[in-house]
Amino acid sequence: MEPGLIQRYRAFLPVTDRTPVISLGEGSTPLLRARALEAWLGCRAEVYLKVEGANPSGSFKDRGMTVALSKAVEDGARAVICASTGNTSASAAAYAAAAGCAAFVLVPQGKVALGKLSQAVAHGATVLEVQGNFDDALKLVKDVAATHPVALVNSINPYRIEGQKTGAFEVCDQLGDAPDLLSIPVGNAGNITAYWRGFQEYRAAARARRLPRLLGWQAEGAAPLVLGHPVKNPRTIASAIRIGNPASWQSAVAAAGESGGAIGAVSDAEILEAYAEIPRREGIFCEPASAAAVAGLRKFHREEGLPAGSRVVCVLTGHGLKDADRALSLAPRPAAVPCTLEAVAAALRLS
Ligand code: AN7
Repeated sequence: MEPGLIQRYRAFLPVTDRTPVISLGEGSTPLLRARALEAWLGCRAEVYLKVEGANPSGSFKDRGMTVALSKAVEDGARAVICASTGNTSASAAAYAAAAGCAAFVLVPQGKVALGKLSQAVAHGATVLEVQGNFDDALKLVKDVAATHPVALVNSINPYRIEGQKTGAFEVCDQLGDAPDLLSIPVGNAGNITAYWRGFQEYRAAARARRLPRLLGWQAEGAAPLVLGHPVKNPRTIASAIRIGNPASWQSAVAAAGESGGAIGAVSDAEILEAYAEIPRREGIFCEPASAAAVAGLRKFHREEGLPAGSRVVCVLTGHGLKDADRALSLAPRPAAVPCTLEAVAAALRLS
């Protein structure tokens, strides 16, 4: 069995011999060279995809959740709670099930991709649909955790960021050094914060020689970090990053700035274009929020130009099956055919 993240990166994580390890075999996700996307982008950089949809619950959240649940159990928690646009709840529900803890999940009503909701339900979480957005739900779970014996496992829980920084470790291990550039979607802003910490710690430990520039991407209708103020009614088809007041605001802005990068915005149209190209060209299916990393890189290359030979990593944060409805709604319905060879051959234009 592949060891989980706590086993692989124990020296970098806040665990001791007394910490029970709650793992589902997360991490060790593929880093793939994306030559067909390089052609689409029209660049002469090397572009790589970090396929975080390959984690046990289908998103990068598992990296943080293995540490968060392990520490929660160590501290005696019997129940965990989170607000979520979907993936955090799927991951929390899975790791809580593995830990034998109860999971309480608050999601914005009607705004969570079905696959994610199905995971939370299947793992036995108690799910509440809040009549508000993610930011409202986050405020509520903070209040619950402050007044009741329930451990909060959103990324304001520092163990989440600690676990998620292992994404940066893996990228360095897989490339032999940090890349020149890392492109990543930004919602609640925990992941970009975690990657920056990971790259810094790896360089300090002489496991990497340099630091990448970080490019974070929000959706135009949900871009508080670009606008410089919270967005009251965030809108985007990328429901995972439909967040108007990110918890890790300061640390995300600092990460982008210190790295010499930036946080920018891409339109839903740009996101959907990348969302269509990635699976067709590379055989990797990610969700719309993840496609923002590639859409953003395309915009960056158009405006500033990626240097030839530079190495760029796009973090594809979640699996495309999370939001299967979205893919189906963008494609024509499959044609129905009678059960005959002639009909099938004709429909496939083979005859
Ligand atoms: C696929 O699940 O916030 O900037 O509640 O699901 O670290 O928040 C999800 C976020 C990117 C943004 N890609 O990461 C949640 C939640 C996908 C995501 C993000 C999310 P952060």
